[in-house]
Amino acid sequence: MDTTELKKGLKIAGQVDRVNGKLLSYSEFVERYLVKNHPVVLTGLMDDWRACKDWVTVNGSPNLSFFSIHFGKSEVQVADCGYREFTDQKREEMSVSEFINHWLAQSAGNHSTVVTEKYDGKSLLYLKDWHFMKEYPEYVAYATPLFFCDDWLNLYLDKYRMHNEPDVQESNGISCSDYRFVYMGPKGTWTPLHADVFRSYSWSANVCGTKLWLFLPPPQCHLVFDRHMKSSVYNIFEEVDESKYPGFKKAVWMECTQGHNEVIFVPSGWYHQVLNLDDTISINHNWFNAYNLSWVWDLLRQDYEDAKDCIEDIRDISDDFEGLCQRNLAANTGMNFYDFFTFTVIMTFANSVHLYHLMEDSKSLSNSHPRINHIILNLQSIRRICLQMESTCLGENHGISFDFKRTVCDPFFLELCAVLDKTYQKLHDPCSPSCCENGSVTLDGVEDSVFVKISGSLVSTPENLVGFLDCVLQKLDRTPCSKINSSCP
Ligand SMILES: O=C(O)CCC(=O)C(=O)O
Repeated sequence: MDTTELKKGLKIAGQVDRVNGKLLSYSEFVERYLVKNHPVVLTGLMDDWRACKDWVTVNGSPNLSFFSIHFGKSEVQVADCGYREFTDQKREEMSVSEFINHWLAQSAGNHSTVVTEKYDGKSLLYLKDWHFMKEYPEYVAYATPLFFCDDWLNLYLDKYRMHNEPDVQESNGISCSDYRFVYMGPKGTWTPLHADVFRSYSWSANVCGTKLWLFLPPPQCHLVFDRHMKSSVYNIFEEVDESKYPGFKKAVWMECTQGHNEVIFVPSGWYHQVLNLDDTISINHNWFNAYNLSWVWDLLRQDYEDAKDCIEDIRDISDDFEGLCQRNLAANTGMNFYDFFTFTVIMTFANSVHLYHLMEDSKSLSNSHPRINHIILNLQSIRRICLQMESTCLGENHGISFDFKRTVCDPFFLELCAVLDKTYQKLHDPCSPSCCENGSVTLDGVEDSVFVKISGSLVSTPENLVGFLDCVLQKLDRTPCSKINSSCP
């Protein structure tokens, strides 16, 4: 597909770096891309993926019949790329078989058979956000590349829910079971301009096909918004109304043409638009960790202000105005302040348990071991955000409290700890035996360990959590102002 005409009028300043992932260490990736929040295309990471064999025909196109035969009954979300609904494309639910029939009918351009009955000759359908991994855990389609394994979002969602009110949960499709997806669509399908959910990072791997990506760095993102910073441009390849979006022409974009077997890292807060230049299948995760957690919190703060402004006129007649704001925040953004606080408490406890194990093992690990440094960096990042949380409604008594001693007896929490242990071992110590080799963690003594004794084990507010964190960090003689802080996000 020739894209010259589409890109006419856009200022494109450069191409995204392309690096052989086999020659890049985890610490290099962190330093060059995670910390700098910079995109990169990584090659050489998909060699052994089952998806790359089963899902692709010998001529490199999507093996659609494989999907119909093996996964045809799955119900999925399909976007109509020709039909805008609010800020996104209109979506409908259908089975994978129906979607594939539509695709085949469309590419045949043929309206005569039964399978084409639903095809209206105009719409270009794009299967998005298919929770394939969750639905088919036994069919191991791929392995998450090492660079993207420190994924607190999916680790947490494998054991807990982000938001617990079922009506909010189901109504918008945002708060979901995980953020691991498959996308597939014919040439010409596309995703409108957006920054990712929660301002998470994402990675996207092309199992087959080619995608064109246009990226706008965060300092320029205001340029795609209207004067009130409320709505953003929907499609950068169309004529953009300059009276509505006065900054748009000044935006300077980065471009990337991502081929098959290439993985792109999408940093936090970068607006991007994506176009499939061929029939394409991709695997895509959203994720966050210590390096971009502040992006998530900043978005929540901003969305909270918007949610509050929207209902300001009913403040005086509302019994629980704050509760309503938090409810609307969860409905619009996928989590609210309480959800985020719960998440940070659990991740603090899990990181502390991991640290406890490493310290138990301290005869073989020095205090500056990369795994210990990693945990300290995590805890310091959480601590900085906690300090900001104190000035919100979370600082008041809201009736939620977390008991460390009880949490460490919860089997879901222990499973989360086991995965965290394994992940950090894989990242920093691939050759040493894991402290949870058999998939479980032993916590003998942890509930009575020194940081719990000093800090007390009940956490109800961000202030309590800071106390807990200080206690853990001081145990290591790593006060929050220590040197490592400067490398934190
Ligand atoms: O592949 C697409 O169409 C969109 C993917 C995307 O926007 C993302 O991974 O953040």
